[in-house]
Amino acid sequence: MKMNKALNAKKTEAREYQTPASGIFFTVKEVLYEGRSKFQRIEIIRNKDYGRVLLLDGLVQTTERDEFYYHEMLVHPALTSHARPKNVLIVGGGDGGALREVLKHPVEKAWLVEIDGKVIEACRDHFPWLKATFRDPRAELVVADGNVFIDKVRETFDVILVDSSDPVGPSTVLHQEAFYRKLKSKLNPGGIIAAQAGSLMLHLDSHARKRAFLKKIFKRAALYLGPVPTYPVGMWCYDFLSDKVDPAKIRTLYIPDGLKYFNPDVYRAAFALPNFLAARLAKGR
Ligand code: AG3
Repeated sequence: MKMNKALNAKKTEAREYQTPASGIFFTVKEVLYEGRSKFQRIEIIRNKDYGRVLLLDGLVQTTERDEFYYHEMLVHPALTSHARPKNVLIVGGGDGGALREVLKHPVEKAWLVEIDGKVIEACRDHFPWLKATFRDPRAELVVADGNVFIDKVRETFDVILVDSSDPVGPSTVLHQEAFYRKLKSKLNPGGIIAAQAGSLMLHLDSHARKRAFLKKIFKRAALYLGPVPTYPVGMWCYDFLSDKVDPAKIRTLYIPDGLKYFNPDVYRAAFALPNFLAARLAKGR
């Protein structure tokens, strides 16, 4: 019988082309999940160094080894700056890592609004350490487009976290002015938004464009940084947005137990920006 090479080819490597000429690769010990949803191609593989790796449309979303760098830095600057976050919304983040970090705080409810139910299922099945997170009675999982959900939801939130994909491609809408205006309308007084904003090298245009409109919408619109070894160029940017809370002036941080990355010194240092980025933001688009 003739073998169909493409079908029987064993996957030996997963690569992300971060640019057409460079990127990152993982040798594959085992393919744990491979599927296609309405929205994207979903892969979870196992690699000797990084453990389980989730890729969406070939872009690395999270790895077992370094996910805490990203999830702690997305979640804790906002959550620890807020004196009493009760109701928290996460847009995206179907892998559950951000949700796990939110639930370390004494919140009453944490909403996770993920557009792709298959991502939640695949991660629930193959990231065993997240089972308890998804089962926490404070977690409210909604499979919906975050941009549509935010129009309809009656609740308002103390903290909103945007754990989207890159500012190019299907997630572009979650990096635009209209979306941030809507988020603001669902924020309680004193509320804070933190959003993943992209790479320190690849997405400079997006940072500059976003800064221009975020400054119009929020009294405070700061950018902060944190390393993520498996994301493009290893350094990642996040927006910190609020009408009340100024991260430069914050005195008390409400830090939960069990953090591996985040602490008060990391918090303060994260808001220091390198010259080229500060200059680009000042110049605008
Ligand atoms: N959130 C941001 C992933 C962006 C990675 N970009 C890339 N590899 N080009 C992912 C969800 C993690 N909870």
